[in-house]
Amino acid sequence: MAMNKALVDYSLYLVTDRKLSRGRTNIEIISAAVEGGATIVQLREKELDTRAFYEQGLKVKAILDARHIPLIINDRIDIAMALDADGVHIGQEDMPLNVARKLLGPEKIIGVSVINPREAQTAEAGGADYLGLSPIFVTATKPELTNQIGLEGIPPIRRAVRIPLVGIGSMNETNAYDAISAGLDGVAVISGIVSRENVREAARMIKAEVMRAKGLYLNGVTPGELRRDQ
Ligand code: TZP
Ligand code: MG
Repeated sequence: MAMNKALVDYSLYLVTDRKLSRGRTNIEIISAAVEGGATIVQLREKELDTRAFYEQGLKVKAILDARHIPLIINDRIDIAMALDADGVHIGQEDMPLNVARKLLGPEKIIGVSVINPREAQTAEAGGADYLGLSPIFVTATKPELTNQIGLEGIPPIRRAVRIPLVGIGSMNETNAYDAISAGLDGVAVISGIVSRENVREAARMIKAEVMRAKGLYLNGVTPGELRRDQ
């Protein structure tokens, strides 16, 4: 059954990286992270052959479908279509959003990486379902990104668009609370989960911080009030 895009929970968005996973397979990492509370998973393979990416994707999709967790494919629209994955994540140098939408159709999730309010508004107007604020902080995982958004860069983007926002780049249990309080709907994490000895526990701790911040929202405290009160 097709997933309802409006109900997708972006709270803890796991992004895979086999090279950073200390010898564990993506299947092992994903299973443990989902047990720990990951709510959505992106399969990111920069070097795999198409066949191997596809075959791995089939296995990952079986695990995630059974748990009703959406599967997003990084960049590769062909792989997402072949797998009937839930969506794709594209950057500013990947397939144009309007072309990706034409290929995938209206039901699939398309996430777009943005760094400022202008890119965010363009992506929202172009039909993106969520935005990846990239990077919130510089990170050894993608060292070529040297220009960080920072916590202070989140509220201007939050005010510019309505669609869900996730932040990526050095996100972990020490900064998830502040990032959510600044206006994110979720945090996207690679090394903060996949490189940890206890993957399940790392996911659980980050998720707890996300939920703690969202609990304050639910109690009627706005992010602005939170920051002033602290
Ligand atoms: N895009 C922006 S930062 C990043 C990507 C793929 C890497 C995030 O990795 P980590 O280990 O969670 O900092
Ligand atoms: Mg990309």
